[in-house]
Amino acid sequence: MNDLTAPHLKADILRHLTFTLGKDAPHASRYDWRMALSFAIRDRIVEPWFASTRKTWDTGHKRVYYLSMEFLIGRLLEDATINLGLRDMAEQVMADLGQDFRALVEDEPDAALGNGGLGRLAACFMESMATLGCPAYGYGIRYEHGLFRQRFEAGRQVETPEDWLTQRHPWEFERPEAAYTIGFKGEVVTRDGREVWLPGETVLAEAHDTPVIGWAGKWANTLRLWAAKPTTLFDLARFNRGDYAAAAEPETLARTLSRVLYPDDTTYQGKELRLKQEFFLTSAALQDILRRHLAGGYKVADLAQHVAIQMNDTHPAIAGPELIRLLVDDHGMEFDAALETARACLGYTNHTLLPEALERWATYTFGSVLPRHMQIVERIDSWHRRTYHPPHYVGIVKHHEVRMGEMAFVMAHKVNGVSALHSDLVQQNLFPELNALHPGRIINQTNGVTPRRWLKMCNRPLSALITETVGSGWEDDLDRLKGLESHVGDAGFLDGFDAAKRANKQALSDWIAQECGVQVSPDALFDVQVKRIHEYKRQLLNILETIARYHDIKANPGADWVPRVKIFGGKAAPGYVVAKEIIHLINDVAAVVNADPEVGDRLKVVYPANYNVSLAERLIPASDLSEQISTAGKEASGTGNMKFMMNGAPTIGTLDGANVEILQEVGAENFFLFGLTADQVGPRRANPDHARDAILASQSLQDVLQMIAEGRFSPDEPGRYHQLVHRVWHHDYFLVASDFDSYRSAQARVDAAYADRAGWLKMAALNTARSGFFSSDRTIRGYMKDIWSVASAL
Ligand code: GPQ
Repeated sequence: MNDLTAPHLKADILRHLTFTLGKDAPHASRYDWRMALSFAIRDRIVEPWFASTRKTWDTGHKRVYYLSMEFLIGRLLEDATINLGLRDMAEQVMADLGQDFRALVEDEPDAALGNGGLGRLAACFMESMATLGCPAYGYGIRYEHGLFRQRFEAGRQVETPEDWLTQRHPWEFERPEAAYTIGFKGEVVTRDGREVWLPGETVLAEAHDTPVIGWAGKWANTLRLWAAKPTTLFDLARFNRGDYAAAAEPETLARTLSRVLYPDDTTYQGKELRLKQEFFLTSAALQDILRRHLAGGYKVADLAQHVAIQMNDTHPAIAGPELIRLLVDDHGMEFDAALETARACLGYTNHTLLPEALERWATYTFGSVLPRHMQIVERIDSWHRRTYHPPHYVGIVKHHEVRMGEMAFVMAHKVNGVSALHSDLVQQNLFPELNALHPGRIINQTNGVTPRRWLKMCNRPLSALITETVGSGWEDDLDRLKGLESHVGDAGFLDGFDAAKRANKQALSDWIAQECGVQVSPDALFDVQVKRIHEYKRQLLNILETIARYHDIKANPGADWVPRVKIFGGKAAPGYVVAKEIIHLINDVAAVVNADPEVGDRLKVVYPANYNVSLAERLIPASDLSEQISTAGKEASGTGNMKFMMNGAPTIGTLDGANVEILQEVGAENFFLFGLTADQVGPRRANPDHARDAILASQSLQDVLQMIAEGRFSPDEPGRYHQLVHRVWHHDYFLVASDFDSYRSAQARVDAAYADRAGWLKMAALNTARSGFFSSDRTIRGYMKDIWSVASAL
């Protein structure tokens, strides 16, 4: 059994300090202490991890395999101590050793192996699967460089590489024995009537395992990340001839595969390297799955009884053809049987309706990188035509492109969207023909977030209040937060709620003063929009409203203003020019507003650089207002919206993604709704003068656009935002102008509501109380039942 007493923990930390780090206490650095603590904590995960693995083998339990190009796991130390129930003990023991636990926690690099929502969802799912005792592996890529680090230079985004792996990563175990050969290119030949693929290039995929411990330490699963290694060793002959660059070629080729995460979650360029990365992940995962299945003594034909494979968006959609290839070429199955087996195993989650984000590959690229798969794709397509007679324009291969969305759909037994609205739109707009051919295949699984990280860990004051009020046990039964509802009329409880929020806001104010050099008052309303910068998410709408507020404060500084702090956070894809202009504008506005003595505490604008999981953990608990203002029909779900709700921040938002369900749960009186609905967006856009009409109807918007166009926020370069302003007038695809007035009046309702202290606290508390539905435990239960047909092994 794990020994969970403080003296043992302390002894283990000191043992690791001495024997793993090779330091004694007087000479140990913060890094050394963090490592020693991490190893001591990791030791306590290993036993439940082994026990879980053993139990899965012994019972022949079905396993879930979650294939994702992104896992945005963030820091792991505090999370591990929380789930083991050792957090406070660890803090105490470190204090005894003269170390500040918080400082050690913050010394850990934030592992950003993802861009945003999709990658963070995968990380929350891993934690929930472990909590629920669902035997599972996450498969991903061990990128040397995760998402870039963001800095601002004169208000502009500058990207620098993130090298989270330069330090030792204490949570993983290298598995050099678990390695698979991955082929690319080459040719397909026929031998004895069978197709044989002779790859022209090969690399090795080597496993690195990170255990993922669930709540209360009852179960642990594995996150298995693949690193690329050369199959041919360093070419010594060439080196000896003095041809140093050529000698290292095999190594260079391999390393590029797992070197960088594509920092773009929006537009999609058909990059060959990206296709190779996707195949690298998928092939390694499927080979590993088949090996484990056969090692269990089962037949390949029985794969679907033991294996469920989930494709996280289309990125691993090559899993369909690759699984068929492995079953047919390596295991001698007939094509049709292989196809049925693969389909029975595979599920596909769609995360976006944005057409530019649905992957397509030129058949030329696809066929040259994966020649055998090109044949298999053609065969899947003709099987599908023969069997279901789709209209001529519906197919996987069309106009010299392989369409990965259609491929994932055809090869999956279940396709799911990520919120109720999104799943409806996937049925009606994204795959209407396929949906008609395969009724019932598209289902909904509304996203969720893990309350362990996103409430228990990141918001200690509120968590303590919750436990005091409803008892413990809410952590893995989040509907128990409903128990708070009966207390929202009780002044003592509301004071406690207020104090918790206040403590978080004070801590954030201190941090902002230190990191951003801006003084903000914790009495102000903290209004927060954090997420990737994208036109559809409409940070522009928010900054325009900020300017309108500034304009009005200047016009009437003596009015009874409700002080606001507008907080922005997020990165733009490096090649996304408009998104970068929006970042620049926000920073320019911040500089002018924050320096204006007439404005003072009435309005401040802060934009801390390098938004990531750790910064989210700091910002969300300190937020009063959650900005979820995407153009209706564009945000598949959102998951930040759920984190804010849990932490007692009401939403100002459109009827988009999971906002719809948040509104339903919390009640319209506790949500600041505005804007066009998904149904209204199309007709509105059909009016070619929609933006012009909206601008001419709004004096406030005219003033705002005028101020920007005049260079009020860019006096050194008055023309800086001419293009951006021109876009609002003439190319306002995301309907910023059309929703502006509606957004402003919702913001005015927010001001009025915030001014009523007791009313506001009640609303905030009800947001927490009614957030139980948004636990990722609920989501994973849905996947287990409706897609994976797998039971808990606990
Ligand atoms: N999402 Cl397709 C991403 O973060 N990256 C992607 O490449 C795609 C989707 C998001 C989506 O925009 C959010 O609305 C969702 O909440 C999130 O996926 C998780 O489903």
